[in-house]
Amino acid sequence: MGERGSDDPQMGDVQDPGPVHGILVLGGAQTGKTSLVMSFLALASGSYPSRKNTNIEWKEQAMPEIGKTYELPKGDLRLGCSTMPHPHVVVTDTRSWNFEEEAATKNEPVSSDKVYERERLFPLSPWVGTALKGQAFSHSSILFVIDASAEFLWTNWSQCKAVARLLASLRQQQCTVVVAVTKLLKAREAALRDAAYGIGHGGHAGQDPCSSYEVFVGRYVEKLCVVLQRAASEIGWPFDGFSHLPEGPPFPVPNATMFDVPAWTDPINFQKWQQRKGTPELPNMKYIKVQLEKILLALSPRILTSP
Ligand SMILES: Nc1nc2c(ncn2[C@@H]2O[C@H](COP(=O)(O)OP(=O)(O)O)[C@@H](O)[C@H]2O)c(=O)[nH]1
Ligand SMILES: [Mg+2]
Repeated sequence: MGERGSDDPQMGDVQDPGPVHGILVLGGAQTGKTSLVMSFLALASGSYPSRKNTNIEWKEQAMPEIGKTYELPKGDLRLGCSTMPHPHVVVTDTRSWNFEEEAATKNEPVSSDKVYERERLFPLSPWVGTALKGQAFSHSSILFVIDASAEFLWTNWSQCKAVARLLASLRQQQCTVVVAVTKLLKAREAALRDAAYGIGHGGHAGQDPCSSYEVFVGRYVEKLCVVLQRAASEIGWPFDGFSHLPEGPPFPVPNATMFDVPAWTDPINFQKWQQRKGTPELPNMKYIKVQLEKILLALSPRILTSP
């Protein structure tokens, strides 16, 4: 599809797809999943897909249960491991993930012959399992999207545990899992507005606008990592810090497995950001591109984007 140009960003009927690297994008309603998928396409092709393109599914109601898969144009994407055949990179957008549905998925203790005696089984909810398996391609990497302008996850503990349970189930499937936080600029603008109206923030992450965008983002992302690790421990994840191993590295970690990413929302918005290429204050166009590239890299160490 890359060869078919950026106007036709659909998986279509590739005859011999060769190796495929599948990335599944999951997240709640309106978190920015589709905008993020389109931003990856824009990053790879240099132009944002038109809203009129009928191959693109923006409407939640029309999203197929299995999701909608787009192949990243190869144009600017360079793949890191030269000894391996270059995989096609496909990104699958999905319908909204629903935390009540996840909360209803029971986790069960695993028999003692498993690798770790204390390990529990975190089953995938049925539709996530189906989307993960895909139709023509399975997905080995997951991008979970969190909207920073929505209710803070740490103020809704049952939702927080549901997110941890979903991430736990995906990590138990040996998926590479990365968290993307969208709309932090919008969240900071709201915090600045509240501060201007004299509404107290108590210095809390996400409410205190801080001295700069970077500081605001750093505090928000750090807090989200900590609460997800705490939620994982509460739902029975066996290792500290949501690690895969005893004394292994924690998950998620800022700038390694969790990233701030302002998405481009449509072609006009993409053009608007072009005028903010390298401004001293963040975010700017360069920053957005770097964040998108870092996410792709984190989702697959084999993918590198050209400078
Ligand atoms: N300010 C801001 N708005 C965003 C961002 N990403 C998405 N949006 C807006 O959020 C709404 C939902 O986006 P969409 O991508 O359709 O979310 P989805 O339902 O998760 O696929 C739309 O109005 C987008 O324009 C972002 O990074 N920043
Ligand atoms: Mg969508």
